[in-house]
Amino acid sequence: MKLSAVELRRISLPLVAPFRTSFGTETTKDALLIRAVTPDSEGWGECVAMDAPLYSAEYVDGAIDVIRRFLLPRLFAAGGPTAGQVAHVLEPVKGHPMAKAALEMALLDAELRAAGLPLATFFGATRDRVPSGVSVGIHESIPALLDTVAGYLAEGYVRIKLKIEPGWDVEPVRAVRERFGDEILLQVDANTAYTLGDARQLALLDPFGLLLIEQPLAEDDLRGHAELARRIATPVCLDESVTSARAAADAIALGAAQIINVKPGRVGGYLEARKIAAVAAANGVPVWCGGMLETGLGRGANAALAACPEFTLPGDVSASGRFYAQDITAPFQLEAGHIRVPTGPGIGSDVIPDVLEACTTWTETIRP
Ligand code: OSB
Ligand code: MG
Repeated sequence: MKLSAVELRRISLPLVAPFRTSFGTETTKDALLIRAVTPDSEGWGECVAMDAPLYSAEYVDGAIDVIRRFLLPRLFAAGGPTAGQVAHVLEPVKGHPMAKAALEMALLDAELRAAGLPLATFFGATRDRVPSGVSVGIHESIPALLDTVAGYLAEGYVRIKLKIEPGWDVEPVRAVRERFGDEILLQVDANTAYTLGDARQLALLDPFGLLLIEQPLAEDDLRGHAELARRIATPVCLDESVTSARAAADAIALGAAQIINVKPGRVGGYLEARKIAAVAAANGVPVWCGGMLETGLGRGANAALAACPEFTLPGDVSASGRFYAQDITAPFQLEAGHIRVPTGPGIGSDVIPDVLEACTTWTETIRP
């Protein structure tokens, strides 16, 4: 597919409330969008790299730099590869999965729009709506946390994920269980904030019947996660560590991943994400679709992925309003705790031009 031009666009969207994790506090979403223009269609990609390299090594300015200097020249030199060829063409460039994923997503969207095929159909998705979980940041106090969780439960979210860190783990979990009961689906996410030396502290979460604990230890600490999994009853789920289908297979073989959070951006794109889901399913490991505060572009694509049969746990695919008062696409809304999978061609979400212009802070168009 010939690539006539690629537009890079930085946007800045305010969050409805600050989002605090063990690695930092976000108040605005500073994102990079990609628009791929071909002779007969165009497609959108969303780069999930954050402003600063605190979740992974990537960050927005770095993604822009590697796309401009190393990735786009290779795509252009390859004469406009299909989405399915992008990973191979970009393979010589080490790392930068979020930058690569954004390009692959834009080409995939353009291709599917040209073919009139929805992303969910292309994936072989089997559902038209997906159960919606919500990720709840670290709060100033337990009462403030309980208010927030009460609001999400009233909205209908079917699963609550609490962000934790040392000093904010057992107490918030206990408080949420005491107030809302043992029935709610509850899990925690540490974003690498612990070490194996904290195993005793993390075992204190065992009585609360959590679905899982997500990424307690460092990204490269697979042996530590395997050992922790032997010492605690809560199933260990990996996020940051799962950077590819091979990494997923290794983690499973080592006993480091009883559950996997699949994020397309983290692993280099939706096509690699599908492979991870297949590896996990072949090993009897449940997967769910993670989130990176995506705009409606990535949110809709994530809903399509989460609608695939391997995805057996509710994902972090929440309503647009969880993060944004005004999204750049029509908002995804909660319908009885579920998010509807887009049915239009490609990713199925369209940008609202005025809103997009208003939140754009920078653009650059690059041609072969
Ligand atoms: O670890 O899952 C994570 C947000 C940014 C970076 C990492 C993570 C998260 C979330 C929010 O937990 C997920 C979402 O709803 O988009
Ligand atoms: Mg996580």
